[in-house]
Amino acid sequence: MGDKIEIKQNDAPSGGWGSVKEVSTILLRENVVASGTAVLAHQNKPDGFACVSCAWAKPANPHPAEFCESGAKATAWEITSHKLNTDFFASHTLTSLESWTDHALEEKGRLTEPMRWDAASDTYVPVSWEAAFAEIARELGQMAPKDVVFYSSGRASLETSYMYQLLARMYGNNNLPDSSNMCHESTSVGLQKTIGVPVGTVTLDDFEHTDCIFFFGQNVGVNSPRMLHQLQEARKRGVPIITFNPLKERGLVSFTNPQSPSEMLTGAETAISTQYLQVKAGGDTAAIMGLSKALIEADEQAQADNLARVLDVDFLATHTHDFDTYASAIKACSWADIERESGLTREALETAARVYAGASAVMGIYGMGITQHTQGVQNVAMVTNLLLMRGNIGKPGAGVCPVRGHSNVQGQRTVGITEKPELAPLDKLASQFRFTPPREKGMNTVEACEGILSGDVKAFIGLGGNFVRAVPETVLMEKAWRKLRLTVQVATKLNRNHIVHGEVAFLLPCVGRIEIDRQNGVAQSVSIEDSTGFMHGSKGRAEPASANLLSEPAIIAGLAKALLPTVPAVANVDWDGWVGNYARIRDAMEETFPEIFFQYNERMWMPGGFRRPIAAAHRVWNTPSGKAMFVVPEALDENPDMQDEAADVLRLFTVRSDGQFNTTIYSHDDRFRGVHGTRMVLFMARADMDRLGFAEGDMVTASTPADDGVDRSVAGLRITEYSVPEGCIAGYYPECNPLIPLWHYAKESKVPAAKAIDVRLQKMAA
Ligand SMILES: Nc1nc2c(c(=O)[nH]1)N[C@H]1C(S)=C(S)[C@@H](COP(=O)(O)OP(=O)(O)OC[C@H]3O[C@@H](n4cnc5c(=O)[nH]c(N)nc54)[C@H](O)[C@@H]3O)O[C@H]1N2
Ligand SMILES: Nc1nc2c(c(=O)[nH]1)N[C@H]1C(S)=C(S)[C@@H](COP(=O)(O)OP(=O)(O)OC[C@H]3O[C@@H](n4cnc5c(=O)[nH]c(N)nc54)[C@H](O)[C@@H]3O)O[C@H]1N2
Ligand SMILES: [Mo]
Repeated sequence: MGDKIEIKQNDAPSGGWGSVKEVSTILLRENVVASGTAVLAHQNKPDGFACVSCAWAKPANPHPAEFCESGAKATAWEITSHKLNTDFFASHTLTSLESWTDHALEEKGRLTEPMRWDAASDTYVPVSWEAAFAEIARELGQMAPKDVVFYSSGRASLETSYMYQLLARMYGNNNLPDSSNMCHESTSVGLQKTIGVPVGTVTLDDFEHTDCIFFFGQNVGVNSPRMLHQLQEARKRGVPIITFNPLKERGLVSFTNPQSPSEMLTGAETAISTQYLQVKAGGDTAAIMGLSKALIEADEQAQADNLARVLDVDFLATHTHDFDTYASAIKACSWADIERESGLTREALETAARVYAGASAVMGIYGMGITQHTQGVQNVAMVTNLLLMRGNIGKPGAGVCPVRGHSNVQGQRTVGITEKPELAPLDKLASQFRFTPPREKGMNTVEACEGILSGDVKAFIGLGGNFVRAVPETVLMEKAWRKLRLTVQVATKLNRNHIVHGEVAFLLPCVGRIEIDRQNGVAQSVSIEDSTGFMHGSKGRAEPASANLLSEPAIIAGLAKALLPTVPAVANVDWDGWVGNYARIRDAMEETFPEIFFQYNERMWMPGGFRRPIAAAHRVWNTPSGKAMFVVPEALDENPDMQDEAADVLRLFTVRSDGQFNTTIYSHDDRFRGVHGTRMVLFMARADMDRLGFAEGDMVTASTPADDGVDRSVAGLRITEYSVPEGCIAGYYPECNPLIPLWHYAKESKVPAAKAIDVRLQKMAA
């Protein structure tokens, strides 16, 4: 990279003029200033399209510009005028593209025609859609269904996702891993266990009624910036926001609303967090133990003093199970252990607990800092434990709010993308489509990786995403990937997973959600579910990148029809009718899930969307006990599977910058953290630098101290001083993924533990 590297402290608020500048820069770079500005006016509007960036809720009364800097970047990236044509592929072997960065690959622009890898020339060559479908189907027809994986990334619409799970099940497996398996699966497992629903209970309305927010491990300014509007409004009402995050993230410190002319002119900033607790990575369970302990102690004191109880004893008795066991475990846990594991003082935790106790409606918001740990499911349960102590679930202004990542990742689960057969309506699918759905458990992401490493998996179909780049164990995974017999990638832009491919490899370009998807000359719409369980319709606004693209539903239908010789059941679906009119896909969805999607074709256009039923939001607990469950933490220690206690072992957590959407790297800059021109950085505390003998700018190799015979290392990382708890360092995803062992994942949910990786650093020769 020829980028100039510059690292300096940034104290500017999130939002503000920096944000406006970023938006104009990317529109210019993608050469879509006029068209982009016109398209952005429809982003997240009731009659527009649902942003392809994050999953944050879309209000019924949107701001004139209901998008943020991150969303504008994602839009510009998709409707870019840059295109990848046949010439590009003819003049670049895939081997030569292996040295390209993630940024360089995607930056080239949109894919424009279907392609097949040609072994003789080592290039992608054009292929007709019919020939592609026929050959893929022929390959699949020769395989055992259990050896094929149907991955999806969380962007695909509800309609597409519904068709995709049906295709996989008709073909004969439940091998439907999705990006959620690397993300909020700890939520789906954890919340189901504690409150009986796999999703959060909070709505946008609750932000107007809350009087306290606890915010764990989510970087709102970068990853869901539209939520800053709700946080800012809450702060203006005086609502305290208590943040737990090892890094001082700009968006959680202060915000200037780029859509408020007066704030922009006066430079007014709203301070977001009222108390900022720089918890150790993996220290949240301990921190919440501390909060719980302070609450229990305060409650005992209140009883002794004959004052009002601190705990909501009525709620605990009526609505919860096993609080006493939880309380005993908390009492047995010492403040010394809590302070050591959380990295926070008793005093700071007691202060936060007092604010919690003084509020009548508290929300718990969280992200990857909670879920991507070996104890990710336990961490999620700790958040609900905390909320339940004062009845903070199922009343206005209170509740649990996991902030989902991809724009429809929550919705994919809702319409049957899951490897767990018990979560899919298999009996209903069987009668609706007259086939016998497979009942064996399918593979999640980690299990798919295991199958690819062992050679059991023979084919991988990717509906979007960049699997091989997003998963752990990058080096072994890429090597094993090349042994796959068949790889098929449905995509909009070129990425690493197209360069690293199987023996027979297809690259199938699709229409994006911002684009007009015409079938039989009629523009179609799709729909998505946001992070708060609301469904929204979405209509594309831009002309497709190429006339030779197919929509995702059309690609799935094409593949399904080609499978007819080996999968007779596909004849039971009117694929052409569905693709010709997406309202008919929604009719089928409605038949499968009537309680969620009744009258769907009309209701999907309600301003602000409509909400799926979420029992816990009404204090109905669909758990085995019929009550909300307290979970007793089994350990305070985050890394039971990586037990190297040596003094030079540091705990690495991987994060995103505002210059990326997952593996899509818009630029090598991280405006908020003041890093420019490089992503090969490790953020380290001054004390650790002194202790271990590192100076600012030192180049190091990081390696994982695991004795399983696998060499995991990343060279060329630059040490930079940063405010981060001692013993913890931060680095970027996906650059640091080669350091994560595949076996280092969350218990129960198998989410890779990307937020606590033991590493050792070695200075590189100058
Ligand atoms: N612009 C943009 N938007 C995105 C994405 C993107 O890449 N770019 N990705 C999308 C996707 S798929 C997802 S899942 C979401 C991800 O959004 P987030 O959940 O915000 O995920 P991360 O950026 O990985 O980092 C989470 C935050 O957790 C903190 N953290 C790390 N370890 C710990 C810990 O142990 N405890 C606590 N309390 N905090 C910790 C980090 O410092 C960081 O601030 O964003 C979505 N939106
Ligand atoms: N170390 C570490 N690893 C992580 C994480 C972490 O925090 N740390 N986070 C994890 C998380 S939360 C997630 S969600 C995963 C993300 O994993 P994925 O979802 O697999 O990856 P993305 O980078 O979002 O996928 C980007 C690609 O999607 C394709 N694409 C974009 N739009 C469309 C579309 O409309 N249709 C189709 N078919 N394709 C499209 C483009 O070709 C683009 O290159 O990574 C996980 N990996
Ligand atoms: Mo995610």
